Amino acid sequence: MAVTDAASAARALVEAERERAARGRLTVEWPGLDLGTAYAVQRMTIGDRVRAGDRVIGTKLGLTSAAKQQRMGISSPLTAVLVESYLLRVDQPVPLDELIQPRIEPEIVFVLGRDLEGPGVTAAAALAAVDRVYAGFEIIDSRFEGYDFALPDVVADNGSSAYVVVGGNGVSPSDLDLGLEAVVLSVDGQVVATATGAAVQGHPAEALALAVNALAERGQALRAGEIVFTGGLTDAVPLRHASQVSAEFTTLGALVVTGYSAVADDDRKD
Ligand code: OOG
Ligand code: MG
Repeated sequence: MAVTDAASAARALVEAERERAARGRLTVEWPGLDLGTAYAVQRMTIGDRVRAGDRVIGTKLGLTSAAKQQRMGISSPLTAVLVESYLLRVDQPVPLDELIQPRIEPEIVFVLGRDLEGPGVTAAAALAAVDRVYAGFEIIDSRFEGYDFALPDVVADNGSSAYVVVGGNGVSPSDLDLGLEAVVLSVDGQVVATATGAAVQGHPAEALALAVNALAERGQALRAGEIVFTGGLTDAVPLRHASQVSAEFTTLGALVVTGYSAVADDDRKD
């Protein structure tokens, strides 16, 4: 399918996701895909989902930590939209057969108690709008082969979003020091990475402020009740069948997720 404008870019991404067939960068086929147009493509694909009965439940930030920026070779954060169909229950195995090249990353998650609208929102003002903080996992699944993308590609692809998991016990933001909140990421009992909340923009509240100020540039705001994923604290790790990935946070508690595939790993397309 030739990609020549926002509508054909949106169709190409929806098809790649539906067919579980990763593709090359859109920006190679269509160098005219700039960042503003990429956000328009993102809105188009989300609009399709909402028309099909899905619901917007919040926002996620991407590429907010050095670990993520270095891995992806992109130094600017992005925002993407979270919809209800991304939500997995804490005890639900991740359905790998629906995905192309799943990876998982631990995140600090906010639920807002009040509306938050930029521009000019400070980290302190952002944090004051937070009702609860949760441990989270994001399962990403780029629709680009080998996660090879430029910033407009990944923005158009809704930040590689696939699934999110939110931990059970929410904490009031005044009951923890988010910059110092630590996470230990383990795969099948082996520690693979550690980080603290300071990894995302110096403090997760800075990441939230960044999100709301960036959204304001596009005429959008965050609403009370919305969920905000503040970005991978560590590099993401591949998620495989029967593999158990855990994120143990100091105060936010532990989250454990298992990958599930009905097809043997050797037969999968990844
Ligand atoms: C882009 C999505 C980034 C995060 O938390 O940094 C993201 C990607 O890594 O494919 O969700
Ligand atoms: Mg993420």
